Amino acid sequence: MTSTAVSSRSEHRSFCRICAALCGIVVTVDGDQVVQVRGDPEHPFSRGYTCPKGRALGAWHHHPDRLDHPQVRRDGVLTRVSWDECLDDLAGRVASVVEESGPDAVGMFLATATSFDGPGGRVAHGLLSGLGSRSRYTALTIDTPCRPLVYDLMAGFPGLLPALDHDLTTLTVLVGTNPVVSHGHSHGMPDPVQRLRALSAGDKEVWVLDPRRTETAALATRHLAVRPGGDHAVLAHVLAELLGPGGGADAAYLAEHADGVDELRRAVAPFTRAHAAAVSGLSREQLADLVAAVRRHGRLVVQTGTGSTMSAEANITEWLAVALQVVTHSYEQPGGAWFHPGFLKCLDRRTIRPSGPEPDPVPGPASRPDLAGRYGELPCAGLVDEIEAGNLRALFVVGGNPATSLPEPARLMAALGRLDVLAVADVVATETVAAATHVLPCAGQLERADVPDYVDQYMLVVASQHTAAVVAPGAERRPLWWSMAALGQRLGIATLPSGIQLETCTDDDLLAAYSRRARRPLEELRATDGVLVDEGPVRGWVEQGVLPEGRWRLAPTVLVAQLTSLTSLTSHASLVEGPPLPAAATLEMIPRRQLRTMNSQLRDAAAPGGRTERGAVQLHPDDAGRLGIADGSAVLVASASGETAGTAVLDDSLRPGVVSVPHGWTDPHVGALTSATRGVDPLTGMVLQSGVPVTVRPA
Ligand SMILES: Nc1nc2c(c(=O)[nH]1)N[C@H]1C(S)=C(S)[C@@H](COP(=O)(O)OP(=O)(O)OC[C@H]3O[C@@H](n4cnc5c(=O)[nH]c(N)nc54)[C@H](O)[C@@H]3O)O[C@H]1N2
Ligand SMILES: Nc1nc2c(c(=O)[nH]1)N[C@H]1C(S)=C(S)[C@@H](COP(=O)(O)OP(=O)(O)OC[C@H]3O[C@@H](n4cnc5c(=O)[nH]c(N)nc54)[C@H](O)[C@@H]3O)O[C@H]1N2
Ligand code: SF4
Ligand SMILES: [Mo]
Repeated sequence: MTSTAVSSRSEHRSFCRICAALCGIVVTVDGDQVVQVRGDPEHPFSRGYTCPKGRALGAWHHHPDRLDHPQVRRDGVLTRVSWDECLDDLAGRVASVVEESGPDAVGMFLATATSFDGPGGRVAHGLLSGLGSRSRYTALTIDTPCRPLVYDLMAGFPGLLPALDHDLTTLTVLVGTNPVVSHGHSHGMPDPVQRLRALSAGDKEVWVLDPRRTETAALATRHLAVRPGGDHAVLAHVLAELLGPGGGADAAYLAEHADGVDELRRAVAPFTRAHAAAVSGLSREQLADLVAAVRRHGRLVVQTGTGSTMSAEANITEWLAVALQVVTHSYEQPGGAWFHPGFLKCLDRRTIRPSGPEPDPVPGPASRPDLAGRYGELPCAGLVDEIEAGNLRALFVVGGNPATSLPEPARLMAALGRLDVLAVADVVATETVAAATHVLPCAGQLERADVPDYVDQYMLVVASQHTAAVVAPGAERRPLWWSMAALGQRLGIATLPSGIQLETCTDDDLLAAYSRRARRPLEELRATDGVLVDEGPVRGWVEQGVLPEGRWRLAPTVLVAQLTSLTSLTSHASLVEGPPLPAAATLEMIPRRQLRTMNSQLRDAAAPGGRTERGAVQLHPDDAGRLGIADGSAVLVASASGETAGTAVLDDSLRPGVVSVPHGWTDPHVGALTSATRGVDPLTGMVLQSGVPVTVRPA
């Protein structure tokens, strides 16, 4: 990282850690004031691009509600205390809970910001493991648990992350993802408009399946305005065609590298053109065109996003998307997706022992026998029951805001209020911080050194970058790793790598330790001014080193069974139990991201001269007209689980019958419409957040 002094000002190269695009930024600092954040034109991936969130980093850093001091709740009031007082008190209470109720009574919710804080995330996870608690909750189970499940079942390893090959891919199919706004789901897409233009230039094509004509759809070759929850039918139909007499599947490859071809063919057989059209809401011509495009290109990349991963059909859609890429022999081939091994993780150089064909989940939370635990964590859907049942008595919230991100907010907030300990590590005061017993003020992203760690596999190629802290931590803020390690020390739990002492440890000491098995040592990364590219797409390691005997499992039994139970239903809405909603008035609610916020973050922080955003209830004008709702008017949205108030915005980019409500807000609070029990996926515990039947009426 370079620093150039211009009078009292200095410029620092860094990278933005709000979202997975990890754009290169140049931060102008005057004394301790962050005066400007702009895109770094020399960054090879973002090429000078930033979005309004990145440019608002200065406003975020100087936010009036920044947490400056540790606090402890005394006589009902959050009170400023010293770090020693806070950590001593917290350690004492956590130790008592463990002694009285066992380690599982202490839980942790590790969410979005932890993914962008390498050392903080690792030490926090280490503290929970050191306590011996299995009460680990992360944002994975309210986002995309279908992906690890499906790769575990089909490839024997849950940790695979497919990446687009931006140079060689000629057919990209995006299902329920809007990278122009989100900048990618489980992969980063910096500078998305230019990248999508390149992906659809000349003979290349981008197809978008989305009930909304999104910013991404507007740039695509074709937009298919699929009905919410209809994606699996589209993919099943394409597979049925490719595996049928018309062909298109790579039979020689399948014979050598796949099991379950016949079972897959049988499972997708019901999805004739007529049936797929009825379920997906697309025309037969649109389906025929997609089949023809897949045959024309031979290979393709399918990327799914939250529109499909939060739906009742999530596992099926993910499975069929993977199957389509296997059947066309797309994976690890030029033009198809490659699997990102990570610069730090180096998965391609590790020995991976594949799991068996039906990997057993571990039991879920004690109060929710219907839920399973997987991949070292419990589903967020069980969190509120665990607190209500008294099983969970102390909760750490690390880089998350469950008050806005989890279902059933009224019930959740009441439960959080009953905890013996609610320790919240954050950078600003949030709705969750307001309910805390202990507040741990964290150094924000400009106040700490870092390299991409959890998001290591989200980079465009196998690459990494180091940033030093741009400014020193203000007030009494400390890096997350420090507070977690200091607490561990009080509880007798070692959380730092061996040989590192808390008293002298720096961010870079930890980064160096965590980089020991990386593709290049931290020293080399630090010496690089910007991004260090190690290699481009790495192909072949999954087929050779991960797949059990080099073979994909195309038809996992549990997924075939789930598809069978779906196809026997006329509408996926009937999957949701509870009192039926009046049919004529029922709309289907879908999620969406907004450009100026990251979940609940930056709701009230804007770049200089920029603006902030609000959460609105988007409706199609035809539906609004029928329901007597005017643009900008107050509405009430209700589901079988609850009701929330919001402001209607009429938007003809939506498919009629669909209402789009973003999360991260308290007005509307979309969590009031979702449920911790109704419609929860039986395999993953995923909360149904896409395709939720709702009614909307004037307030
Ligand atoms: N600006 C911004 N960027 C973000 C975030 C943010 O809050 N703001 N959040 C970050 C996080 S945590 C995540 S997980 C990622 C998510 O990244 P994405 O998954 O790309 O999220 P969205 O941009 O909401 O795109 C989801 C799309 O799915 C569509 N959709 C809804 N239901 C269905 C359906 O049933 N079928 C289909 N085919 N489409 C459907 C919606 O209309 C929407 O356009 O974004 C990350 N990036
Ligand atoms: N109905 C519905 N619900 C949803 C979704 C949806 O689409 N619909 N989306 C889901 C998804 S995909 C996700 S990922 C979750 C998001 O759920 P959360 O992760 O709980 O949500 P965020 O608002 O991103 O919370 C991040 C918190 O980290 C804090 N923070 C920022 N920087 C730092 C830092 O450097 N250190 C620390 N310690 N904290 C920091 C922020 O102030 C904020 O309070 O919500 C989920 N909930
Ligand atoms: S897209 Fe925006 S929020 Fe994401 S890394 Fe780039 S500047 Fe930051
Ligand atoms: Mo997410």
